Amino acid sequence: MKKMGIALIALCLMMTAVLGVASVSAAEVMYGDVNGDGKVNNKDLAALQQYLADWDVEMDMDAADVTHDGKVNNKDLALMQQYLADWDVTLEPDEPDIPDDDNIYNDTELVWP
Ligand SMILES: [Ca+2]
Repeated sequence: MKKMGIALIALCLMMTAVLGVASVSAAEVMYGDVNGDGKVNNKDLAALQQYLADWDVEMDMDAADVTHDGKVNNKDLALMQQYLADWDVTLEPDEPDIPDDDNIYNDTELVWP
């Protein structure tokens, strides 16, 4: 009986650890909000332009990488300009590929070779 109790406690601790890890999500990044004021506008564009011109500007590098390629460069600037000019572009990354309950990724069944 004592062993059963210990096993139950161990199981509870394991579940807590698993659920705890699962509930930790990535910090929310507002893509395009380069200066971190909660808005995406020409001030962010200006900050990005200054950064690319080697000015000493403080900016959120994660938010500035709107092309999500791990670099902050003229491609991000171009996308920001298009976004602010109301082109049909998005600054957010594509939806992550999360399987549903049946292990279906974006309506494509996962098939192991
Ligand atoms: Ca901003």
